[in-house]
Amino acid sequence: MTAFLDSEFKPAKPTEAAFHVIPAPYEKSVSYGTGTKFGPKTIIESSSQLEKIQRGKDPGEKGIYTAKPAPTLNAIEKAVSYALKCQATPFLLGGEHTVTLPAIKALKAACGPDFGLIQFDAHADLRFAYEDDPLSHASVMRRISELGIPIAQFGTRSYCQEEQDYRQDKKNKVTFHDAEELFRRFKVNKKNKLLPANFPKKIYISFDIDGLDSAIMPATGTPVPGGLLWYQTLDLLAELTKGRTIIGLDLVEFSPIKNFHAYDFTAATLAYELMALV
Ligand SMILES: [Mn+2]
Repeated sequence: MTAFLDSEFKPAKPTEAAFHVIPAPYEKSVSYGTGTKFGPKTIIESSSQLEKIQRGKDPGEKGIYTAKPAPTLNAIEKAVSYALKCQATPFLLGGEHTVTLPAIKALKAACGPDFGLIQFDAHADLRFAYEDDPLSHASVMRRISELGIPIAQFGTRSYCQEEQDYRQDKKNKVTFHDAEELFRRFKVNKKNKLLPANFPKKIYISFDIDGLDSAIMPATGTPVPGGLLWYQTLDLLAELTKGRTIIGLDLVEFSPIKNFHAYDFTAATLAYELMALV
């Protein structure tokens, strides 16, 4: 494995980098298709095909360090802690969605609990447990919510009653905009805000790649139709990050399909677009 975007920029030293890209090839509880453990390597390899972004400041110029792969939840928590110690923005490449939990634990330990999580996902991931596993990818947002972190979900379209009940209970501090609502009805204006007024200014973005429509991104374990398209995604990200500070990022659940480079490159491009928001 090479380093993220080393075709364009010399990899930065960890203490001088603005970003720590952390490969997290963790795959334990995938329910349908497998292969997310190959996601980080494929995204990093595909990043060599990226070109500099010709608008604003190129995130690569700020320095990217690519860490050694962190294959366990413990290793991920350590790698994120180290990134924060270096005053860099951690950017996890999953792996299954469970990898977000150790990242949030490290952030909470380093920065306190005053931040919110913005989740792009087809699924709510709010089950108390999935197949008796409380650390499953389908329970990751429940564990994070239990840590007291407010969550805002975008593009969700597949969830069970237990998850719907949980997120409708105001005390759990989960906001959601399902894909269908975003497509058919939602218009951002003064009255319609994407985030509640009291949502924290500091945010972590967790992007499950199955939030994208399965037509543009079938390379994931549990693809669901009716998801977000490319420019809708970029517009939403731009709107959501306006006036806020990003303290960490992840892109998870990418499961490459052999010889379909379009999906590899879509994932790598999305990774770089996320970095450009910081
Ligand atoms: Mn997910």
